[in-house]
Amino acid sequence: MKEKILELLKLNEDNFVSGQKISTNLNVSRTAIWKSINQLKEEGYKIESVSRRGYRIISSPDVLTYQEIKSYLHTRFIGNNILHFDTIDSTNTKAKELAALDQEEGIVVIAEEQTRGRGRLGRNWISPKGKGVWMSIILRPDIDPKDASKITQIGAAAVYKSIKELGINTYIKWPNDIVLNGKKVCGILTEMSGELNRVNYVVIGIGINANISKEEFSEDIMETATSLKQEKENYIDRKLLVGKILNNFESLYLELIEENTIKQAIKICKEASILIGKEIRILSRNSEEKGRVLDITDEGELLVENENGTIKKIISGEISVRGIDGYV
Ligand code: BTX
Repeated sequence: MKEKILELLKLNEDNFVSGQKISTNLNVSRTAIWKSINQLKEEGYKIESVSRRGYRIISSPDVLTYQEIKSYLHTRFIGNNILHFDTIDSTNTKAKELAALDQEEGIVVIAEEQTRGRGRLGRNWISPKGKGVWMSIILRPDIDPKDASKITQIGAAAVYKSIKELGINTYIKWPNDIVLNGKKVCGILTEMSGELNRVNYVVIGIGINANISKEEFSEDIMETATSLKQEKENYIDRKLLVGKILNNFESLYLELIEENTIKQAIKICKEASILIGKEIRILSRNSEEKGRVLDITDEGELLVENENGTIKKIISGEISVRGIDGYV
């Protein structure tokens, strides 16, 4: 009910909509309308009510609900269903639970705050309330499980492109970070459930620091993490950013499921790569190796020449890449 009233008010932005009109259009009582309007006000919508003229929407809160994002979406299936939480442990955990219950491809789980946001290998991801984009998408690609990491490349390309469309130039740090002024502004966590030759589902989680101020990062990451606002001093429109990411993600993802290639995503990942041409350290569970990054392959692997001149391809898996002197 309240969603329908909101839609009607938004359709008539700048104008009053009479109680009578709402009542006839939606077939509800005046009291029910009044209750819904009050609920919307509690959620942060500013709505003017004037007797004999009706209701007029003045402003909407900065929340990432479907109602707020849908006007930016032009997707076929990604984001047709957005589940919004004020607070949650982790959107990836929630999306995995839903996927395990056979929920369909394209569902997006978004939270204003995560209390146990997750990074790779059990690391944590700081996700303060209303300050970032913390979201996960359920996917059911018919691909070989070993290709699931390609979805991280698609995600990175989509985020990079979307931030660029907001006028901010970032870099992609293979495989799963977006970097701004040498600091991490976004991380991506792709998780898969599958059998040897079949993917049940993939959940891609995207965390973007949009409007976080420096003090809100814990001390241990203050020097390596940043937000779009911190670097650009402009308040970031999170709704627009989410809309762009879902649009760009779907368009790049369709290439994977329709043609089984990720050429467009890789083109972006290469152009925006902060690693190509750099000396790096490759950290895996119990070893560290140095090398120079030559390229990113069509399959999304990092092509590295190590110190003795051997060239090898690295798949993202459980590897972390660092610059010789630090994060990049
Ligand atoms: P990662 O393992 O590459 O990075 C995690 C590391 O990044 C942490 O150990 C910490 O040093 C640093 N870090 C933690 N929080 C932040 C932050 N907000 N900004 C910058 N650096 C930080 C990256 O893993 C993958 C992160 C995915 C997050 C999304 S949010 C939506 C979804 N739900 C969920 O639980 N995770 C994903």
